[in-house]
Order: sequence, then structure tokens, then C-alpha cells
Amino acid sequence: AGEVSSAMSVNIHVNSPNVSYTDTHIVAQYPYHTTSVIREGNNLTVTPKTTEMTFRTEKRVPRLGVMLVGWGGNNGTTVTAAVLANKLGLTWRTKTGVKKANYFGSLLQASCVCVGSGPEGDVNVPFRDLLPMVHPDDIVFDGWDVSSMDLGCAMERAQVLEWSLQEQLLPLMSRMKPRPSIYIPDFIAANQESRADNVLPGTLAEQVEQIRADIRDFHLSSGVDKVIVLWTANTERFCDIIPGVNDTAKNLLAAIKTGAEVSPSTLFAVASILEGCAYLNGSPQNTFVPGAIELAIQKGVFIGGDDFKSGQTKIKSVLVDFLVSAGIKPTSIVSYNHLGNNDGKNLSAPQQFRSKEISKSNVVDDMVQSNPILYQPGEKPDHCVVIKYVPYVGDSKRAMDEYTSEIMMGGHNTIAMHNTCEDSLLASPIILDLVILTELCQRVTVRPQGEEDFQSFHSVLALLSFLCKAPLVPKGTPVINAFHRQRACIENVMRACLGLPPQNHMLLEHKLQ
Ligand code: NAI
Ligand code: DG6
Repeated sequence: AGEVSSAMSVNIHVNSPNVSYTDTHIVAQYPYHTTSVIREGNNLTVTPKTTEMTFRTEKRVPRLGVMLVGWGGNNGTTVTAAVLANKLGLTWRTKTGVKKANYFGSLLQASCVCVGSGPEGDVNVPFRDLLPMVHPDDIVFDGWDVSSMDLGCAMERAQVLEWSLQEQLLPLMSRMKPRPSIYIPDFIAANQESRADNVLPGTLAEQVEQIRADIRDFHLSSGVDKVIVLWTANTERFCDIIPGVNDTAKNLLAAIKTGAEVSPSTLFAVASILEGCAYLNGSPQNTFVPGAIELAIQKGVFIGGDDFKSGQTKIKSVLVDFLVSAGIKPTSIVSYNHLGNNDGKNLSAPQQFRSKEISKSNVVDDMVQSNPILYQPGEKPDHCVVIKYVPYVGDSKRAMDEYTSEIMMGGHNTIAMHNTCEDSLLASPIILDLVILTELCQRVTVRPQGEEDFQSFHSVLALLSFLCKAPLVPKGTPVINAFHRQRACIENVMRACLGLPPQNHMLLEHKLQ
């Protein structure tokens, strides 16, 4: 029980004149169908359009190194321990029986997609088998933390995993030590100060240089082919967008030289981008100031974020999608949660809470705007987010939600929900999906009809939206929060890489005489 068996893994070969397999690539010709709409008063002219595209996916899966900022935290230690436990096939005894390591909660490792149907009906395959992808067992971890604790002790401090599993992992985890990090006390809660005993000295520019040197050192010494950096450190306060400081790439680089206000997470982003490494933000703060985004675009490096979408918000992006698409009008959404881990402690400070509140509050906008029958322009449901720090519950987060909606003829429908769950066991598989999906995107290029060159996805990797509470998208492009649209996007892009049409769920073959 609890195992996604590797025996379930399949090899997919697409039998189509539009798909070819070379020694190095999967090449697929793909008709991309869109529909443009011209509105004149109440008259809409709707025109279907087809753009021929060629998708090219590099087949060679590299050895991936992942550097975590905040490696010694609950998420950092849990994801590292979980990968080790899976790799070693560990089992451990609890009062309810023997448990076996797995990757439940990972879209890629533990969910399936339907590739088509055969004599036996629908054929569902693990998401991870659609295209050549890094397996989490093969990821090599490294990282930084302002706390010097080795990962064995830090795993114990986190109090997430069962002790009988921790005991088996301790000898391996204890060998891993976070690198000293950038600590600017003003950005995280004052209550974190006692942890910060592993801090880089020097000016901002020297610290960025050291982070760059760390990335190069890890790359060389571990023998990985590529490195992705991911922020899973404490939530920072938002920083002001200041013209001349962080509004352009040039100004941001200059601000680092002069020692102007730049947050640690932005400094990590800059170091990472300058090293050509994708940078992902698992926390809510505005790491990606305009200057950091411009730098990523200039250097052709992927960035993604913000804030892992793990529990309460994931449910929200399902439930509001359901209500609004069923013609029911959510009018009030009230979300409480309390937790007792170090994340909760940091979020008990007003400025850090504010970052999280913003990230958690905008997640229904696209769904609300999609239904002009229910909502007038600019109208939104009341939406309140409360987070409290209650040390006793540790990493086991409690989330309580109340959704009130208007139904037919002035009636009301109130749904109340209670969710208890280990926070870091929800976040860890998301970390894995983020880095694996990002790595896959680095191997996919697309050539629209009539163009000479293959292009990469935009540096702002919106495909990661499914995994983020406040999806970062290229300027002027739509932000999608709705769960099923986000998932369908990933699935259909991968299908396009194989020359397969989007999943249409019509099942016409079963509906005609
Ligand atoms: P944690 O507090 O256990 O871990 C954060 C770690 O970051 C700590 O070890 C701390 O010493 C370190 N740190 C702080 N500033 C640093 C810096 N400048 N450089 C390097 N290390 C630094 O928190 P946890 O539970 O691991 O969460 C991490 C982040 O992920 C938080 O921002 C949280 O809001 C975010 N998050 C967590 C989710 C979850 O389900 N667990 C979901 C969504 C976001
Ligand atoms: C309390 O809200 C702590 C936070 O870090 C959350 O646990 C985290 O953002 C997950 O939020 P959600 O809404 O995805 O469950």
C-alpha cells in the first residue's frame, strides 16, 4: 500500500506521420487551434484559427541538481528526506502498520493521464511517463540556510517525519550541511533572529558573488548536468518597487553594487539568473521585481512562482471553479488556519503575514471574472484570510473555510470545511513537480509555422501555475488560478509535444447510434 509502482511505468510510442523520433529528439507537427472573437455590441464574430507548430523535445534526461534556499527548514529537510527514503525504498513501522516511501501529492509521480482508449477501455498512464523526465530519486540536493544545523538535526527539529523513519535517515542526512546564506533581518520576522547563525559576511555584491560561486561549486563537485535553484526559505515582507533601484535589470544590478535595498530572495534570483540557472519562488513575497524579470528575459533563463499552492488554496481553486462554473455565486469566502511550525512563527509578524494574505486572496479572481451573469464588472466575493500561530500543532496545519453562495431565488448555500494536514508533506511533492517540470521545459522548443527558428517558452514560466498560489505570468497575459484549467494546460502541452490533440472528453464514439 502507498506505493506508486515503477512496474506501472510505460513506454509511449506515438504512431503518427506527424511524429518522428530521432536519436536526440521527439519531433511533433501540431495544429494549434484557437478562436478569435470580435465584439460589436451584442454581436460576436467568432473565428476558428489554426496555427501549425512543430514541437521538439530533447530526449536526453540530464542529471539534475537542486539547490534549496532554506534547506534546513521543514520543507527543505522533508523533501530531501523523502527523496532519500524513496531512493532507498525505505519502510518504517508506525502504530498503524508498516509504511513505505512514496510520492503521493506529486502531480507528475502520483497522478495519471488518459492517453486514449484500447480494447480494455481508457488507458491511464502515470503523468511522468508522457515525456522523458527527471525521476525525483535521481535529484541531487544542496542548498543554503541561515541556520547552521545539519540536515539530520534539522529534520528532527522539523518534527514532520515519523521517528522510526528519521532514525534510518539520520546518518545520511547528518552529512548534509547548508551553506551560509544572505541574511537581512528586516525582511523576515524578528522572531527568526536566533536561528541566524550561518550568515554570509560582506557587501550585497560580495554576497551575490559568493552565491554564484556556491552554484558553480555544487555544479562541478556533484557532477550534475544542470542546477535549478528554489526558494523555500521564510516568507519575506514585500519590497517597494522603486524607480532607479529595481525597476530595470540595469538598475537592479547597480543597486546591488551600491548596497541599496534588495531582498535576499531577489539577490538569490539575480545570482541564479546570472549563472544561467532557473529560479523558482515557493514563497509569496515579490522576489520578482521588474528588474529581476527583465534580467531573466535578457539571459533567457526560466523563473517561476510564486508561493506553493498546497492545501487550502488548492481546494479553493477547485471549489470556486465548481461553484462559478455550475452557475452558483460565491459571495463570501472566509479562510482561517492555524499552524505551529517555524513558517507559522514567521507569519505571526504583520508584514510577513501581509505577503501571505495577498498571495492567498487573489486566487479566485479569474473564476469570478469568467462569469458576467453572476458578477457585475469589478464585483468580487468578500474574501477574508486569517492565519494564527499555535505552536502545539506543529507542522500539522488546521485549515477551516466557509464558502457562502447565493443560489436560486435568493437562497443561500453555505459550505464549511475542516482540513488537517502536515504542511510540509503537501509542499514537498510540489517542490519536486516544480523542478522537474521546469527542467522538462528547458528541453522543449517550439517553431510556429513560417518561422525559421525554434523558440523556448517565455522566461516567465506560466506553465507552473498549477503549483503556485499567485502564478507569475508574462506581463499582459492571463493569470489562471482555476485548478482544472491549470492542470489541462500542462497535460495538453505535453500531449502537443507528442503530436496528440488536447483531451476533449467528448467520448463521441460512445454517444452516437
Ligand atoms: P521553515 O521556517 O521551516 O523553513 C524556512 C527556512 O528558511 C528556515 O530553516 C530558515 O532558517 C531559512 N531561512 C530564512 N531566511 C533565509 C535566507 N535568507 N537564506 C537561507 N535560509 C533562510 O518554513 P517551511 O515550512 O519550510 O516553509 C518554507 C516557505 O515555504 C515559507 O515561506 C512558507 O510560507 C512557504 N510555503 C510553504 C507551504 C507548505 O505547505 N509548507 C506552502 C506554501 C508556501
Ligand atoms: C499558513 O497559511 C502557512 C502557509 O505557509 C500555508 O501553509 C501555505 O501557504 C499553504 O497554503 P495553502 O493555502 O496552499 O494551504
